[in-house]
Amino acid sequence: MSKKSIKGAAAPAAQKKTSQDKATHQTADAATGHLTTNQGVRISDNQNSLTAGASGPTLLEDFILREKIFHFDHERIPERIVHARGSGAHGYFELYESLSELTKASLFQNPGEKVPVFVRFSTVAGGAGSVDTPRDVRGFAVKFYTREGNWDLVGNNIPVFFIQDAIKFPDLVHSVKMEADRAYPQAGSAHDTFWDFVSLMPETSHMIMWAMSDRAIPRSYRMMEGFGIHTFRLINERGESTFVKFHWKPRLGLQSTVWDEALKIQAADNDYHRRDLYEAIESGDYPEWELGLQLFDQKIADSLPYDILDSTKLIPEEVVPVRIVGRMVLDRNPDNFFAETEQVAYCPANIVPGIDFTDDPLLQGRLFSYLDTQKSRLGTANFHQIPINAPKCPMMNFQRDGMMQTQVFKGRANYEPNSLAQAGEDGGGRECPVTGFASFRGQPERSEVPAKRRLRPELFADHYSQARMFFNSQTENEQAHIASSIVFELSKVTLDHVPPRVIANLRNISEDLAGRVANGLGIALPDKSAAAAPVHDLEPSQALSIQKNMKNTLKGRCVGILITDGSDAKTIQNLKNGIKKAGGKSKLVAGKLNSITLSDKSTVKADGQLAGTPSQIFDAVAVVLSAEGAEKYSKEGAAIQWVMDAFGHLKAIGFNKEAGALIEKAGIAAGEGVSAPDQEFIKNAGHRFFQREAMVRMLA
Ligand code: HDE
Repeated sequence: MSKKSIKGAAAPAAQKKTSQDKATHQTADAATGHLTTNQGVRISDNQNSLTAGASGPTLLEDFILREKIFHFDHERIPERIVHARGSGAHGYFELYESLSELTKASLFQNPGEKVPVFVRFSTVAGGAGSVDTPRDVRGFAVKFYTREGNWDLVGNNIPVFFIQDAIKFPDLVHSVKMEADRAYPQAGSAHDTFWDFVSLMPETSHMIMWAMSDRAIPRSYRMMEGFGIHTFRLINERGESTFVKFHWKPRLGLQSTVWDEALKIQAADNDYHRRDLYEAIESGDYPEWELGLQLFDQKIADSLPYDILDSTKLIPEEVVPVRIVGRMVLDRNPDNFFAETEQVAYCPANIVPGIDFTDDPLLQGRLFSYLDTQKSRLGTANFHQIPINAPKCPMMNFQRDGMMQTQVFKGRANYEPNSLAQAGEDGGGRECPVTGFASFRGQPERSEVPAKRRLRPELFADHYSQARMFFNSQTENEQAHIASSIVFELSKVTLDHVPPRVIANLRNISEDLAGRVANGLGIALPDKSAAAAPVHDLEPSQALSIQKNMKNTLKGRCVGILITDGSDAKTIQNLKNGIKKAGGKSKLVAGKLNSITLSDKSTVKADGQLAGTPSQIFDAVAVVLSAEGAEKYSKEGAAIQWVMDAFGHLKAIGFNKEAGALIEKAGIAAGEGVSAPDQEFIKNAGHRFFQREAMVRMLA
């Protein structure tokens, strides 16, 4: 049998000419579109290996085959040890008002100035190929390419952390990731080792409240807050310092899913958050956050009943208000996921003049870790030269060589001081005591410089007061979600001694919560554990609840409309128009994708086929059927489930009279959020009906 030679592989788009290209011969093949090897040799056949005869063995001589397979074999790089799964986007930060009184950082000087950013959102525990919607913390990392260098604000969607000291981080991460012997569960905290660790580490209490709350199952990256967590410093021209905590507030408001919905989204779409971000940007619906600062001085810091250097504590907005100073808009998807989202290397140590660290022991450990991890992940000390990591301002020093060096330095000077290289030329440069980065020269946060020791400050010992404050700040429904998620997680723990230890700690947070968890698991209430420091009742903070801060809006949301042959064309059109007017999107779902004939004989194509487009991916649903279609759908499991899940996930449901058979079969009760597919439905569609939950779920 003779092999056919298949010609005509797609030609790459002609690339832009650069000055470097002109000096070489590269333009020729780029312009004519010939495939080449990495050495620039034109390839005549990209379909067939070189073999001895038509059906003989492949020849070692085939350098084209070997080069291609060699490169492919090494396409993957080590994934991040944490935050492996993420999605990125480009955009800009725009300042509202000058902050020159507070900081000399260039990006905070000129109102209206736009600074490019690259943002990466992520889950923490799962591997790069894991799903988007497990119960987990989300990373919220922003690289600002400022005129004076890169500033990385590497934060999370929760304002506190599990541990107080970096030395505990490897233990925390080992405990939450897949267990060492069995390599499961992937991307989930509901297992023995995590809760064993938690039960032995009361300092995790506050973060556990957050992680078990709806904050850990966000509806979208676009609908979550971001936090720098640690206290940082802003430094002005006079060298004066102001403490600062960074906040990102989403324009679309906060929104989360309910647990059953998160589980079902996972089944419907592993890439739910990645797709959501990508599609929003592609459609011009640019996600936006406002940057807020909590600013305070040493006097305020000293007056607080907790330590501002303790990352398991937050400062309530009611105590130190959040000042909104600018906005961030994400308006461009990466061109290439690997080159940008995978290779981006964030580092909390990347700061610019005008911003400085504090002695938070968690932050101090991070300052070491990120640079170190990038070397192992990206394989070379020259990862800062990768375009996504390179600053967009001049960069020059005398660091040289190293694996994958891409810069060709000229001249003899590779040391400083030297009298050979001109400043600013030959890759050289000179230090500048005036504009260069200088660490804060004032009093450190604690004025005494004590002897070396392995001790934490006294106030760090209060592990429960803020956990109680968080729990007490939630709505009743949110409290029930926290109790239920702890019951769920502990129900997966097979070590009998662990749940009682967790509940013994919970009793320090809330007797009510501890009782509900014990009851939910069907075990006796254990004795309360001894708290290392007295527990205080702090004022609840409204800002800590999602439900108290949700926006009733259709902006950034999507409504699913279930249709069949014979559905009323006018109702569908009115719905679509109304949803659009309210700032939302709509998608048609039907049993078949094409050629759906509506009541006016027009034909439409659905956006999704029923079996692959379950209602959990929508924010609200409308059911507009013909009577015949409703009869058919009431015998179709996917259609019944479609409506039942929307009801169970507390979403607005709008249905026409003809849809009655299906609605009845799904057991939908009349009540709030259930209406005709009219204006009332559109008004309802922007929010969730939490009071309905008691009808559909046994919460702890
Ligand atoms: Fe990280 N963290 N972290 N972390 N972290 C990493 O760096 C680490 C912590 C955060 O999208 C790693 O590039 C230590 C807090 C985000 O690329 C690693 C400690 C917060 C991302 C690392 C912490 C974060 C990371 C893994 C305790 C919120 C993803 C890969 C002292 C303020 C960034 C990498 C991205 C990634 C270490 C704790 C946020 C290993 C040692 C607290 C958003 O360097």
